Amino acid sequence: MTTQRSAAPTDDRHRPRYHFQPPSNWMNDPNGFSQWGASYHLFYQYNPNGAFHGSIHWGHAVSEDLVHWRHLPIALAPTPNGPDEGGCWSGCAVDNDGVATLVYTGDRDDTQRPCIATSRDGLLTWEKYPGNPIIRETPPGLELEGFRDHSIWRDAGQWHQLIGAGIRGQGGTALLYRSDDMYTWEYLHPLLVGDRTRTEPIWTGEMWECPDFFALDGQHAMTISVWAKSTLYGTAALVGTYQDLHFTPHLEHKLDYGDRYFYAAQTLRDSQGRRIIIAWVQEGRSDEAQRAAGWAGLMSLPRVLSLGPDGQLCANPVPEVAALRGTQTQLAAQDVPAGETLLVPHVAGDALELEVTLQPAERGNCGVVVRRSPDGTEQTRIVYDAARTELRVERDRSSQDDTTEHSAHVAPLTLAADEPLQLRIFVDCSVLEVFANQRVCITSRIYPTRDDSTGVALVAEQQSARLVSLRAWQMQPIAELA
Ligand code: DQQ
Repeated sequence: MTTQRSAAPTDDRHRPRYHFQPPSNWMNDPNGFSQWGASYHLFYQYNPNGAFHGSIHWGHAVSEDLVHWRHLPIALAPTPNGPDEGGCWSGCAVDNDGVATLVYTGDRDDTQRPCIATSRDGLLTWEKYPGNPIIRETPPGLELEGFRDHSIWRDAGQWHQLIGAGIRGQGGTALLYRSDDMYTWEYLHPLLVGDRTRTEPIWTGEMWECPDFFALDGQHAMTISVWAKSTLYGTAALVGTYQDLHFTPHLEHKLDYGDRYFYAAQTLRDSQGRRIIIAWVQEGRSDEAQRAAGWAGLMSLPRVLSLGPDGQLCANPVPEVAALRGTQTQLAAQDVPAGETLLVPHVAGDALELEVTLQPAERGNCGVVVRRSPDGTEQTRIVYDAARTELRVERDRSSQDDTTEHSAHVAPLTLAADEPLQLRIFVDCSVLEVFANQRVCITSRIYPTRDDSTGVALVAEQQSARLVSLRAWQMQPIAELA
């Protein structure tokens, strides 16, 4: 195994400052996202050998507020000749009658099987169950694509588990199992099977990674990560009814319109009764650039889930994020003239939160520009298009480095008559998280090359728009505690 030589990750201008990430190297999915007493635990797919996917371990961190994290020792490492020798892949953490238990996917020779590890010292060290894997064969009669990732809950005194998979020729699925003791599992049936040929209202691919299933406000919801032919597409939300061990979705939509930049999402229910989701935000630059930087991947801000006005799943940042707000600047209400770029005075930086309310004209575009160089050669535009009823993150000028991704993200957004556009925008070096009107979000990556690409501006096109309010905060870094 070779260790990759690279620059110190902290030297990299693109490395975020207030999003969670390991001190260095590769990170992907959140795992075992859970609360124990007053502490939130976050495990994650981690390669200690470099900034690329390989030799997957479980990294581990703990937090009291979901925002500031303390790194803990690696929780799981592959065991040579064991069922996880190829990697300790994704899974969850559960309290099995007082015993902290991780259920994860062991990968060996391209075969994936569920494994268990337990801790008796407050989640610090983990002992693998000698009888791993706990499910030795996939269900008979099913031709599966993949068999990995776990969502576990207790219902009527029994454990229930979903394992992500695809049924060849049909579509993605989440296979339902049941157990009395967490170690012996009975296969029931697919909780749901997708149709890989159906594209409306959304396409759910050929295989579902990281299914997560939970009750929310009288409904049930499942989040799945859409996979097809080794390509990762994004997180879909299915909302519906769960009855007699079957799930019937009534609504299907993308959970985040940044697609693959919000992937492998996992949720927890905390002691306040909140359903909180977090996801892997992957890179939008080349593998070579990632290896050279010495780090790759980070976590989204944790988001609270709720059901929106149309019954859809909405995700908005946990209120705790406000603890990161530093110096505040405001801009008074004013017109944003058509065809003009209105620079926001005294607001600049690469670690910002912006809260902007704009009243768009009936048929004009308007929005906010971030990471803008004074001459505008670099800029990222977040634009509401009233005619098309959509919100776009336009990255065509985000970076002068052509090797970074430049495609636009588009989210449907229809504002009610006189409803203003309400944007909450988080800029963190190369990370952008945009929340609109509490019901649509777009996560993206941008890699501006210029030191002075730090400006913020307002834009209106075709017709002028009205700025109702603007507040901006410099965001404070979360310390990286070893
Ligand atoms: N990543 C893990 C798998 C999961 C995939 C491997 C999703 O368990 O299916 O690192 O990113």
